[in-house]
Amino acid sequence: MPKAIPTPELISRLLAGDRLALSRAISLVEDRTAEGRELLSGLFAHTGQAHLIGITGAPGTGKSTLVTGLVQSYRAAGQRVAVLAVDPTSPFTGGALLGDRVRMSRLSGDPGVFIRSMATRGNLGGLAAATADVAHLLDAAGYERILIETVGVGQAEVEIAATAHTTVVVEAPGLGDEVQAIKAGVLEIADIFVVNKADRPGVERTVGALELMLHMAEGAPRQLLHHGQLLDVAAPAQSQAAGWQVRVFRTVAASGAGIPEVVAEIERHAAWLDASGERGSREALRLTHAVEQIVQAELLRRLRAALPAHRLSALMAEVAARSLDPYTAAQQILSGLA
Ligand SMILES: Nc1nc2c(ncn2[C@@H]2O[C@H](COP(=O)(O)OP(=O)(O)O)[C@@H](O)[C@H]2O)c(=O)[nH]1
Ligand SMILES: [Mg+2]
Repeated sequence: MPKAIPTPELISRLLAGDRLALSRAISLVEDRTAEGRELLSGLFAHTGQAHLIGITGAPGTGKSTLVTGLVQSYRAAGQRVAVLAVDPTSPFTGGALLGDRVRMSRLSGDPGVFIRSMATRGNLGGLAAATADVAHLLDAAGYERILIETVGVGQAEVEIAATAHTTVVVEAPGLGDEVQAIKAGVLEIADIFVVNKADRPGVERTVGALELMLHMAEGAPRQLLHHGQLLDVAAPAQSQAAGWQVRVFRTVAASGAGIPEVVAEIERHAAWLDASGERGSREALRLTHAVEQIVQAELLRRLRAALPAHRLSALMAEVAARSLDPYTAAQQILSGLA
């Protein structure tokens, strides 16, 4: 482990654009250290500038290739871009064919690009919180566009993508299932659909199926994932969510075809979020979720500290034997927390 840098110094170096300081800060935050929490507290006032773009979809649809193309587009427009890969099979983490890795290492030589993969150890709920925190660091470090790639295979991954301002759902023809979105439940979270591998047969069928689904869902407001279980905040005005028309785009990410149109749509969505007031609603929801996660983690930590494992299992044995009811058991656990 490198020599510890005092938190105030790390903060000023990160704000000045020092990549090493940023990497160090990300590790501290990923490891859930007390220093990482101090960093986040100190940097929070410097966040809120970046636009977060979630890229989700089944494995092999071409998300990483698409991300590479999006990064190149944003760089050509002079913007600073960060990539967070929450995908153990991502080429960013080494799971790719050589050609992909060569293309991406070219990107990582650019000082205006920062690429990082999230460690996927631990549970997915924790990963979602860590991803949001790391995005805050990248935001504070001045990256204007943050692309978050997740594999849309489970609810947790989908939720990570949905915490972004703009969520892009990637499909590809010929993956066995006509439209993966139905299965993963991602229709509700998509702001933009991309059918990649448009050079492959069956692309029109996939586009057609998506457009039909969107047509049938027309008028129904986008489902904002609401995690407000602990903190009872007013639900964002759903009427504001209406007014954005989800459209389907075709790309050949491997050649770059269709990428400029996707970038233009992401930017159009960003402008719509501002104009409609929807950005404020999504931010409020995101931050509520963040506070909840912190409270939950702290409660769990206190619980474990207050109640040794053997006492907990003794209590549970009583419940299993029906000599103690679950409500009284819960009260006994909670009374040790205060
Ligand atoms: N034919 C074709 N292949 C593509 C296209 N985009 C990506 N691929 C290939 O599809 C494979 C999976 O791509 P990748 O970006 O790793 O997908 P991910 O798992 O969704 O991130 C790789 O071999 C890519 O080179 C495309 O538009 N057309
Ligand atoms: Mg990938």
